Parts: sequence; structure tokens; C-alpha cells
Amino acid sequence: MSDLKPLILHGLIGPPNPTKVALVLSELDLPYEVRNYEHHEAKQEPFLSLNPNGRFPALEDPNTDIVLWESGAIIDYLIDTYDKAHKLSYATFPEKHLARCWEHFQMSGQGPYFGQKAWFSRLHPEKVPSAVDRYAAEIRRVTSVLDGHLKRQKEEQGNYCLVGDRVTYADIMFVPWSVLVPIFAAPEMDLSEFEHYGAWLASLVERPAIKNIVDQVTNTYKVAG
Ligand SMILES: N[C@@H](CCC(=O)N[C@@H](CS)C(=O)NCC(=O)O)C(=O)O
Repeated sequence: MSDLKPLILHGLIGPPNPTKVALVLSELDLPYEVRNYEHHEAKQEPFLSLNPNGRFPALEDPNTDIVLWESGAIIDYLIDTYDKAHKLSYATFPEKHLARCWEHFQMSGQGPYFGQKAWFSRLHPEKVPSAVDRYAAEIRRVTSVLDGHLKRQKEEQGNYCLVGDRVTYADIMFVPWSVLVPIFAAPEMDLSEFEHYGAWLASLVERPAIKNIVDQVTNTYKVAG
């Protein structure tokens, strides 16, 4: 991969969606640069030409002259284009499709609900306890879905991976929000009963390509308080 030009990740390491893309870039050992922005710059040019939705991330690949947005679509592109050896994905049936189930669950189930919990707990100008409660309940529910599945995986396959017997991009996509729950989105919640989820997350965070980025995320949120 050394003859590749660095891919450009537009968006900070810290917020979960650009971080998710950085994790997959790092796991695939791809050269990349991070282009940092102020929050308000997402809603104006030149960023809007990269992502019409005005949110981070966008990914520019000078090797193929493509610009993409939406973290799930970016990760699909990285896997299709750069994971020919299936280091982080499966070519086999049904695993290839099962990984997509977890990918879409992350995009539609974990990301938006965990994000709303963080918003209503930390950023919304009024206190709306019913909204905080609703999204806290979703954090618990989504975590219990992962925990129950991982428990079955452990019993049946002897490992903590969402699909088959190895970690895929789908496992990795859950890392940023899972790390941000105790330090940002819901520090008041005790999720220790979900022991299989806890063991899975701990094993993901120990992967060398992930650890360095997770440390940056943790430091960013510690500094921000
Ligand atoms: N579904 C989008 C969500 C993107 C998103 O909400 N990004 C956040 C950072 S994690 C953002 O840009 N927030 C700033 C804002 O909402 O204005 C994706 O997965 O890329």
C-alpha cells in the first residue's frame, strides 16, 4: 500500500463518525491525513462541496479521485477498494451479509440514539428529562442487544466477534460511541452488567491500530470536560 497517496479524512479525531473512519483507515494500514475544522465550518464552503449534509466526516481519495460522505458509505468504499485480502471483512456467504446487519445497526441504532443522549444531556439549551430518559433507555437496549449476541457468539464460537471468528469493520464501527458513553454521553449510567459487551470492547480497544486513536479521543473529551 506504500505507493498510495494519503487519503484525506475531513473531520476531527474525537467525534464518533470521523473517528470511526480513522479506525478503519488505521486497521487497513492505509496512509491518511486528517484535515481539522472548526464546528461552524461544516455548514459552509468549501466543506459543503465535500459533504452537502454539512456534517463530519468526508473522505477524499486522491488515488481514485472520489469524494464521499456518510461514515457508513465511506467505510463500505474503504472495504470494497482496499480490503481485497479480507483482513476486516468476509467474502463468504452468509458472513458478508451478516456483517452488513451489524454495520446498519450501528448506523441506525447506536449512532443516532447515543448522539441524542449526548445532545439532551449536555448541549440542549433546556432540560428535557423525558428525552434524556428515552435515549438513556436506548443506550441500555442497544448495549443489551450487543451483549446478548456476544454471549451467544462466545458460547457457540468461543470468541467475542460480531460475525464469525474474527473482528470485522462492523465490530470496529461500534468502538467510538461505546468509548464515549462513560466519558461523555452517559457517565451516570452503569453498564457493568453487560459483561460480554465489556469484554468485547476491551479486546477491541487493545488492538494497536485502535488504541492510539482511542487514546486521542479520550484525551480530547477529558480536556473538553
Ligand atoms: N450519519 C452521518 C452523521 C454525521 C454527524 O452527525 N457527524 C457529527 C460529528 S460525529 C457532526 O458533524 N456534528 C456536527 C453537527 O451536527 O453540526 C455519518 O455517519 O457520517
